[in-house]
Amino acid sequence: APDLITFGESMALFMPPEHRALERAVSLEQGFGGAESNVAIGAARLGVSVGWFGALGDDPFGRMIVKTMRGEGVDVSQAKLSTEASTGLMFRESVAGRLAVHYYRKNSAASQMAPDDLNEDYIRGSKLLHVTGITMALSESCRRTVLRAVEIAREADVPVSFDPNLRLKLWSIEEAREALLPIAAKADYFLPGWDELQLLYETSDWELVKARLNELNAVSIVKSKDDQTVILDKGKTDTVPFYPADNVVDTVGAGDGFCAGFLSGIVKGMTPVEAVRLASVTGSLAVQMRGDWEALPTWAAAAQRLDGKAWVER
Ligand code: KDG
Repeated sequence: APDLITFGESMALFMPPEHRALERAVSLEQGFGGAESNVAIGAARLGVSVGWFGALGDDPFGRMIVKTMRGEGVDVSQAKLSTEASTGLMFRESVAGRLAVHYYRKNSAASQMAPDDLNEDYIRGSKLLHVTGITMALSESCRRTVLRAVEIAREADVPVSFDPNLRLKLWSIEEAREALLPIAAKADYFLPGWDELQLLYETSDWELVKARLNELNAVSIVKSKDDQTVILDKGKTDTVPFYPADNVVDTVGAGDGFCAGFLSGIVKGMTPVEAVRLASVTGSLAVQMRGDWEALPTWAAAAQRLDGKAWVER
């Protein structure tokens, strides 16, 4: 099995040319996204052995997603193309600076994932399992699938990483809290954003949130707390500033790019603080190109930035 394993829903993504609203668009750019596949592609580019699985429709979009991921070097041997349901779709527009995502994913192939679909040996043979809250929001059977995957990993001493990835278009905050907090309690690495923590714990008081996080077993990596990342590791607190992004064009995917860098660092044997430094670079690059994952760097490109070496243009 690959060292890093993740699973979830990936969807075809359609975006009008910049400054056009979907209502008035005459053409759409096609790509794909999905929090977990974004992470997998990012990790593969950094040279990590990584597998992604999930159910897609046996349709042009499902095939595009699987083929692209395979081309990126992600192991997709456990991904399934289903003839019973379709690949989910999402449309994204930015109108007067306001981002809007429109999902067409109800009853998608991915939403029908069930615990029996899991290849237990594949999970047991890995070194790190990464799950996100989006999968839990898709359906009752998806929620059970995440729980089961986490259980399999824990029984086999495979560390679990968890990004809550709160999507309030998919469920209410009450439902999210009930599903997500128990997974945070089981995780070894917990990667929430500060905005998400305030919603999950119903407080903006950092000291209170910190106390809740310190009750967890996990190393908590709090993203976007005053333009820095806070690392809480067994009562010890560290901060790493954000790596600057000079040319922000599409902020979606920043968290996944960050996560890809962090998890790759951990798999490569870095400490959480070192892994967060790498994550700051990958997260900052994710936002500088259209699409969720297209701008994610190779290991050489990330290392060049981490080392502060000058870029040779020509
Ligand atoms: O993190 C980016 C994701 O939100 C995007 O790729 C789509 O997975 C997605 C979702 O469900 O929102």
